[in-house]
Amino acid sequence: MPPVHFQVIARDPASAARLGRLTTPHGAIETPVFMPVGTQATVKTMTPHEVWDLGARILLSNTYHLYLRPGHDVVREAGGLHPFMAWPGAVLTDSGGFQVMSLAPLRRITEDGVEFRSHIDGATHFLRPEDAVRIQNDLGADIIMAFDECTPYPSDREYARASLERTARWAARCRAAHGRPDEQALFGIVQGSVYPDLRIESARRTVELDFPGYAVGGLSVGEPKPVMYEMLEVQVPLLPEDRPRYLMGVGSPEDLIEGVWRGVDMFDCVLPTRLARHGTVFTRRGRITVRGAAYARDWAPLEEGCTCYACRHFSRAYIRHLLKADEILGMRLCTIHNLHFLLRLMEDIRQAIAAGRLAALRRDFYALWEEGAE
Ligand code: PRF
Ligand code: ZN
Repeated sequence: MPPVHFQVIARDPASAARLGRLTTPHGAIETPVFMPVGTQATVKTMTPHEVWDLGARILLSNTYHLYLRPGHDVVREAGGLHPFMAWPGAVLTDSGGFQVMSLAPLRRITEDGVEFRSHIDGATHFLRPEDAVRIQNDLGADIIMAFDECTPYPSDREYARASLERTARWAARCRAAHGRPDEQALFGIVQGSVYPDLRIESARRTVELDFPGYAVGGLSVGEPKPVMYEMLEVQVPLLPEDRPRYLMGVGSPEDLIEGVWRGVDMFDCVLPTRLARHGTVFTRRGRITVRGAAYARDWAPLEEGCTCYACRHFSRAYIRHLLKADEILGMRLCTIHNLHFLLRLMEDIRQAIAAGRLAALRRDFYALWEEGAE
């Protein structure tokens, strides 16, 4: 029995959106889904219980960070990520390719893998696709990712082609190295930068390898939004209909709607949790930064009508005070609100697809969103 099973339950009549169910060894997940990020095996400032109560059933964690600290051997000794962090739901780990390129100083890519310096102590490491898979086998997530190169933006066509071809060869090596195929699903990652023909080529090369799920990588890396949407339109239809599709590192409210519209089932992003720690919160009318002086005597909740714990109990003025005073509770309350906001948006999206009215949800969303909060 494959460890992860995906079933499309309903389709939206006006778009490529699907309602689905992703069954994993740690529970079933309704899709489209947003996965909060727990880079260091913790969703920053939150207990797993709180994340669960917000409705999250799957989290993302990072190979790169956990390999460097505390070490995948330590996580394996704990029995894997689930018991280590006391999270009862599902976990997906990213492979490390993206984090090496964005976080590690002095990295060098070769056909065999990536050499880099640790951002923690400067030590030199070499990560090959086989290592990334074995580390993820030890971390024990339900879904693990192939080791790819997130092609930088901008890249010229020649580099983008060489990069996607290497990523495809690495994907085949990852598949061959996967030591726990009955317990963990290994997803492939497509690349291709902003070149439609290369996006098509990457999809073809990756789908040939027959993965149980596919991620779209290399987007939301600085290209204009319309370009990202066009790449999704080119590439997503080439991914098998009966497998989950995951858009990596994307999680602004408008991109979630536009991704779902184009047939994406899974998303992750640090945005809601990172913004929250800087006092920026989502509202239906856009983002506001509650640290601002304008909120010093604002007795309204972060968002009128929001049912999250922060909005049911506290004013903007109080949360602003906490943030200004560097009190941890300020960051916690903003994190609770932002995760609630995105998880609630995804719940609304799923209900809209089930009712065949995603177009109406999208229209209503932009009607408010474009008013702009600040
Ligand atoms: N590859 C991997 N992880 C990622 C990305 C990618 O391209 C992105 C790009 N948005 C985010 N996280 N492995
Ligand atoms: Zn709220």
